[in-house]
Amino acid sequence: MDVLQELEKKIEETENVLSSYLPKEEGYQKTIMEAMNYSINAGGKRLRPILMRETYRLFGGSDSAAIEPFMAAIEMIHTYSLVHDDLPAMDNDEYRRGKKTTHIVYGHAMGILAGDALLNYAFETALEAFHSETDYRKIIKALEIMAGKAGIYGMIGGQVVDVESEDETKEKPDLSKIEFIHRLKTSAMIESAMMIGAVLAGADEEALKTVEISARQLGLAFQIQDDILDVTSTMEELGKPIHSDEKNNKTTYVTLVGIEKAAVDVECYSNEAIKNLEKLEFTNEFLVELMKYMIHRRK
Ligand code: GRG
Repeated sequence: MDVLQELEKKIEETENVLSSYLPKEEGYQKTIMEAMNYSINAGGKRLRPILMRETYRLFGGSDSAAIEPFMAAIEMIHTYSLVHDDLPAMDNDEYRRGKKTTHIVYGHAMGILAGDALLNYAFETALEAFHSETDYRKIIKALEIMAGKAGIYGMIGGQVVDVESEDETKEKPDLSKIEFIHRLKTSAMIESAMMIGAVLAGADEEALKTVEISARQLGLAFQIQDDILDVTSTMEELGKPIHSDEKNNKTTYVTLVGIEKAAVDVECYSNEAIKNLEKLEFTNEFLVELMKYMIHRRK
């Protein structure tokens, strides 16, 4: 299988789904819709919605009217987190996905509001799944996962510890704290994507746990690779500034264990993630290839 070619096709399909759920740019408040659409349309690999749909397929799901609103919703939450992460009060970045960041184009206030609006609109969008044929109890469970994994016990919680770790007046984080940050900040959204796909397709509790563990390991590998790319890649390749961790005087997995060990750990986590996925009674060859691609990506 040519995974890159397949991925391109799936990115295009996902972008069509996303476009169909984006708000119309109209009314006195139309600047907010423009800023939301700008940040979503700036590109990105669309990995979370693709992981969601592929996990849905893995468990035999076939109701587009249920999965597609959730695919759009998870990309909206992911994009809001990037928009807020780039703000002057956080990473203060000018470029993301190869384009000017939302607050640079629309101003700081609109940057904050566009992030807020994307988070809220994600739930407005996901609620559209109730118009599908899928059992409403599965949709409620999917909403619970989406809310929880993005919140204080998930992505926001991880970002809080990450922000505090950069505080020079506080103790530097050790490996266990760094792993906690990775699990919440990065893995939680990947867990969310894959678990929502599984739940909507009717996976049982045991299979759901296996998916969660696999997604967690994938997220850990993905984040360590992100830290490695920050040191080894280029701005052109990455679409955002490199050496941002160094600029922010940040302790990362790479600064703690060194680049060689970090690369070995990426392999270990990704092998574990794939091994866990293969414990399930179904298979999806593309999903396994996608996991491998995510870990060996250059951007
Ligand atoms: C502001 C609540 C809040 C959270 C921010 C997502 C995040 C938390 C910060 C962004 C920086 C970062 C390194 C996050 C870890 C997850 C990660 C590697 C995000 C980038 O995801 P990709 O590579 O991005 O999938 P694209 O642009 O391809 O969608």
